[in-house]
Amino acid sequence: MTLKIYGIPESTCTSRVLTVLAEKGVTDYEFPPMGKGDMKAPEHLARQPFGKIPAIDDDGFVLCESRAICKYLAKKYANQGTKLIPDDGDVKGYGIFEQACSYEMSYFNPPAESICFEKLFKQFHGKGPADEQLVTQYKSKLEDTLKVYDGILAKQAYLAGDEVSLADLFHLPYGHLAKEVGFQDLYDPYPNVKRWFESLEARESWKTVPSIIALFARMGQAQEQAAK
Ligand SMILES: N[C@@H](CCC(=O)N[C@@H](CS)C(=O)NCC(=O)O)C(=O)O
Repeated sequence: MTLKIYGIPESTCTSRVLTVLAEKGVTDYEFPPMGKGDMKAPEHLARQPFGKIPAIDDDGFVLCESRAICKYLAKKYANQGTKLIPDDGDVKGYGIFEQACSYEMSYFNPPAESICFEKLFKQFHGKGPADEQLVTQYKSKLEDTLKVYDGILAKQAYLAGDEVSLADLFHLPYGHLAKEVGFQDLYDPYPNVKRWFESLEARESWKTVPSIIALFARMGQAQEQAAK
């Protein structure tokens, strides 16, 4: 049975998984179409109890949470494509890797995702305009993180050492979108972060991921047409 990805290719968390599949050279997977309301349907709640995307079904093995899925895929396809995760016996390397993953989850993703919520998702879901005061606060928090990252990345090419890993790739969806929603120069004051992030955005795997901004533009046009 083929690996099934339950998600929307353009969604930030699904794109995290797609990037890893591309890094690993995995192309044999299916994207069962998901319609409005499908995320909260009992069959999807059995895969993702919080009613979110993505989730996978790999020949009956069901898993959710994009970062957990990425780690599973990196181990399952350990012998192909980019390495992305330390070898099983490399205990110290694994600790350093998990430390970098935790930086992303704790100090980068919350402010970056919150900026994207205020500047894009909130408006798209009709929840009003961005609260610019909040945006300023989130941006300042993100900048605190970028300052620390710049110091780390002055000494090594990537967050877990000199080789790219999942910990770096995890930053792509919201790190890229935060730029696109109005902060194109976000990384400019931090030369090591800028070099690092540009190198991630330049990866062929990331170039395969469809744009959420383009999806929203298409959906917006469809909504406008329907309202006419
Ligand atoms: N921590 C989860 C977050 C999942 C998540 O929030 N997914 C979003 C799409 S990026 C979603 O399902 N949004 C729809 C909703 O909240 O109803 C993961 O990484 O998979």
